[in-house]
Amino acid sequence: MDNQTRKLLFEKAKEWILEAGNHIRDVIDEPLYIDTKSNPNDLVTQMDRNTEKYFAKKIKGEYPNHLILSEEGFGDEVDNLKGTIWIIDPIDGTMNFVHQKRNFAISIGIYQDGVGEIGLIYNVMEDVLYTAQKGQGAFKNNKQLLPLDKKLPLEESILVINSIWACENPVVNEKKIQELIKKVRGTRSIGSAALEFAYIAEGIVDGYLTMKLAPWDIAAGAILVNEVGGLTTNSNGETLDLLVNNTILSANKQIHNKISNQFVELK
Ligand code: 2AM
Ligand code: CA
Repeated sequence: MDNQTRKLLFEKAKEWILEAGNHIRDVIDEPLYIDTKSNPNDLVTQMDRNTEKYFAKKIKGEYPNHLILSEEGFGDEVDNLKGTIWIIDPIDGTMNFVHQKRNFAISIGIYQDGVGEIGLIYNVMEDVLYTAQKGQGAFKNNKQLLPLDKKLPLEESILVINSIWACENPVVNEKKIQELIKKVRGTRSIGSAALEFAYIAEGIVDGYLTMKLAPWDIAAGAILVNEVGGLTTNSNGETLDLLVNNTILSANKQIHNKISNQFVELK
């Protein structure tokens, strides 16, 4: 994608994400209609659906050739990454949205033939917008984020991890993960994957381990982390596949290397 095309697309996406977020803030105290999806803790509300519908209408109106890969079913059937694809989570962290009315985000990643071009993550209630364009760095409310180049020992790092990793589980050797949890300075669980990636990019947490994230949970965040020199792979250290769910390790490169070599032992 050339710089001018990317810039124009970025400006549109930014306008729409801010507008959608402003609307959510306006109606945040209205009653929610809550359904469950894959399990009783997998929540969806009318706000998730309405926000996704809003993006689908805007995108299809302005860019009829672009495709949408999104969570709530108003996008396209996408089975390959050819063309321009908007990968959207209208509300990432729906459980936080329902229980806390904060700590959720709108996440948009725009990919061209599988290459991440634009990432936007909007922390709606804090009115903080994280953005990235390929090759141009990452920003928090227009302020450039610093490269993740500090040499940080694991003992002084904060790890974002879901508690499920430390429980008996089918994917990793949980004893190794327990060792990792004991070794790091502290752990956090924010509950919105998009914000967890944004915090890695911002450098306020240092490593992120999580299971089975969908493409829309990952798409924008991986671009942001990449733009500050961090690395996002699956737990085997392999390139992400944005057409399926991925188990994620995202971190600055040094921390990524230590965690993947010493602690993430697959079963
Ligand atoms: P969601 O709120 O859009 O569902 C919670 O730790 C993070 O994991 C959130 O980003 C949440 O996204 C995501 N998540 C929750 N359930 C999931 C599922 N069944 N598949 C993929 N991602 C999920
Ligand atoms: Ca969602």
